[in-house]
Amino acid sequence: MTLHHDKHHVTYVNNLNAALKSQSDTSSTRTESEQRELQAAISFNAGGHINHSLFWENLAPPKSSQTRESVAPKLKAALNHKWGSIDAFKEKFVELLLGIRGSGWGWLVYSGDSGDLEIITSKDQDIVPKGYKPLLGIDMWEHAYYLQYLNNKAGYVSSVWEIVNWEVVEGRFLHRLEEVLGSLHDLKAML
Ligand code: MN3
Repeated sequence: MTLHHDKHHVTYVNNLNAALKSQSDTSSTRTESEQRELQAAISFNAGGHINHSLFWENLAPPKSSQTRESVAPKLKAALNHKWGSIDAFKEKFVELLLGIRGSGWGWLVYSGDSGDLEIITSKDQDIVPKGYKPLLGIDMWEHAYYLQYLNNKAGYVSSVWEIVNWEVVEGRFLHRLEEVLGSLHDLKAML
């Protein structure tokens, strides 16, 4: 996770800054395809930064008090209501995580449309679509697990529960992230 944070996440931030700098450089002229490429780089790296920021925040050191599901009573009740039990929710979540082809993310989200919890995945560094509030995000890029788990994707996914910060996830569920996310989408639209 240290390498993931210090090398991989940093790369998104550096690449985003470089792309934004290049975009703001009005002295250079770009062809249409160069402009499209620059826009794609901005979107990809901004997504990478947003997704990883959400990810680090919803993790905590193993065995710390935040990793106890009991610190998320409201969310726990909602998960039980939706999936029958926390274990059944985890099973479904893991199934979707392991079904991701290539690189992407798994998310427990609150859908504004259905007014219900849902599990969704996003490709590459796409952020969750508008109308969805991410509660818990798990990085399913190979760089998230290859050092510790090699090709054992399932091992990574089953261990990740030991470091989920349920306190943060509960906080997001209780709407604290709503404004932040609204502004993230606005921000990304402006880039
Ligand atoms: Mn990553």
